[in-house]
Amino acid sequence: MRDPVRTFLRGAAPWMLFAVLILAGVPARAYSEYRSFIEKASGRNVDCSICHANPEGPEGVKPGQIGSLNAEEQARLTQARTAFQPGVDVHSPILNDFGNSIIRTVGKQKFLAMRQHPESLPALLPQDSDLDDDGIPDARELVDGTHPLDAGQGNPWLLLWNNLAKNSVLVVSAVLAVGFMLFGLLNLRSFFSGRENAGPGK
Ligand SMILES: [Ca+2]
Repeated sequence: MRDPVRTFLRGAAPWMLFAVLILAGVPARAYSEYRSFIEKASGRNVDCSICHANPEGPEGVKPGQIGSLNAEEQARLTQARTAFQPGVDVHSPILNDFGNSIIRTVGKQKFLAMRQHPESLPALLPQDSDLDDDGIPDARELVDGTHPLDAGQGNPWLLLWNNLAKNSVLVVSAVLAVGFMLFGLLNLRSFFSGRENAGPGK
C-alpha cells in the first residue's frame, strides 16, 4: 500500500519548488523574450524602462531595483509575484505603471507562460488604455517600441493627428485669425491703390 503522505509530497514537490523560487526572488529579472519581440516588431532598440521602474531592469541596488527595496516595498513585490491570476491590484516597486497594468490584466501565471509567444501580449491588453494620454493606446506603443508612459514618444503621424484633433478649437481659431488678417491687408491695399489711381484733386 502506498504511503499517502509520500504520494502527496511527490505530487506537490514541483509546485512547492516553484513557489519557493518565486518567493526567494530567483525569477526577479527582466524577461528578455518580450524585449526581443518589441525590438523585432518595431525595429527600435528599447531598454527595460518600457515595463520596469529602472531602465537597467530589476536586478541591482539602484532605485527601483531589488537591492534597494525597503520592507514595505518588499511586501508589495511579494504580493505582485504571487498575483498569478488576472485582476489582482498589484503595485510592484520594480515595475512601472505599464508593467503593473500588464500583471493586473493577464496575471503572473499567463505572463510567464506567454514568454514563448510574446507576440500574443498586445492583443490581451485593454485596447482603449492610454496611460500617457497621447492618443496612442498602450498596446500599439508596445508594438511600435515607443514608451507607453511618455507622451512625447509615439508614431509621429499619429501624434500629429491626435494633437491636431485635441487642439482643434485652437487650430480653427488660428486659421480664422490668419484669414481675417489677410482679408484686412487686401482691403487696405485696395484702399490705398484706389487713392493713387484717383490722383490729386479728383
Ligand atoms: Ca500612449
